[in-house]
Amino acid sequence: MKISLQEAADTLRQAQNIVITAHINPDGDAIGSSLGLMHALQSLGKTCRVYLDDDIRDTFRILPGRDVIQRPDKENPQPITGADLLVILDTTSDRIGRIGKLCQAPVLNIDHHVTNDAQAEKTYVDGSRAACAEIVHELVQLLGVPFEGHKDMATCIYTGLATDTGFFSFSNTTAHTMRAAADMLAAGVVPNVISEALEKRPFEDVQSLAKALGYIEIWHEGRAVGVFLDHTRMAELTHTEGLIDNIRVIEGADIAVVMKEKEEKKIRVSMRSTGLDVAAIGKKFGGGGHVRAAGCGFREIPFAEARRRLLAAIDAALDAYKPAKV
Ligand SMILES: [Mn+2]
Repeated sequence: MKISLQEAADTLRQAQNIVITAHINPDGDAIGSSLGLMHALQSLGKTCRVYLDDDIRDTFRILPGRDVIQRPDKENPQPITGADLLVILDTTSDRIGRIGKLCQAPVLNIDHHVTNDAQAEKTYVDGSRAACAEIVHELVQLLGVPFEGHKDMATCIYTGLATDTGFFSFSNTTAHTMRAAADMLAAGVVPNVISEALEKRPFEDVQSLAKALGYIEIWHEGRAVGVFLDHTRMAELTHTEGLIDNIRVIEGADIAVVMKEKEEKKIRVSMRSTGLDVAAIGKKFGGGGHVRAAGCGFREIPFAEARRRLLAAIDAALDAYKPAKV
């Protein structure tokens, strides 16, 4: 059931022993929102625990409170007892791993995804907010917690805002997002400390990315670029995340493609475009997504054949596509 933000704040105020969780494969917004809200609630004298049922990337160790995040044991998960409220942030209850089963408290769900179907007892969704942390920023004010003097909380909220907006560059960034970020800076957050820490990567990852980029191809008169990694190439690489972002920037390219065969005949395709409908291409092969960002998969066919089919669909789409003149 949908509730107002004021009702969400009242629900938090009435609870005394609160468990916070967020989605698996946690990103900066999931972790930042969880820890930001934890700091706010602890400053109000509440008992508050954060559980995430997944690994947390090392880069997030800069977040104050990171060390108190708990994960249920893999083999022998213990029930999470004593809570009078379970807060689910940045997702719905179906993407929190085993936390929903282990913690039987009433649920308060706070999210910024329009696709949230409000199945939880109490759900607050605002799809106009760029990050869940942007909602936490509003919630903290309703709870009467000042930003000033709460730099740890502000650092966590800022990280959520920054990571979900590509450091305030994506189309979801609004004046409201910027004002929330400004409040965090006023509370003492140093933005470059966060961005520099988050962009750090192991040497091996950059080396692997460089090797993968060495396989780049360009075709269709420069309108398509791609990296094709069959399982022998994949075996040489330790890290291929973010590859698509490195090639989608190429001038004149209407489409960028990354094709990965992690295991033999298990192939994942990512596509980005500047306007060409890549969701329609993905859909042909059982995938989908957004107009400018989509994906699909191929199973039980050789890499070369999957590549041939995909490229035929891309070539046909490019032939039919007239990019709008800017
Ligand atoms: Mn988010």
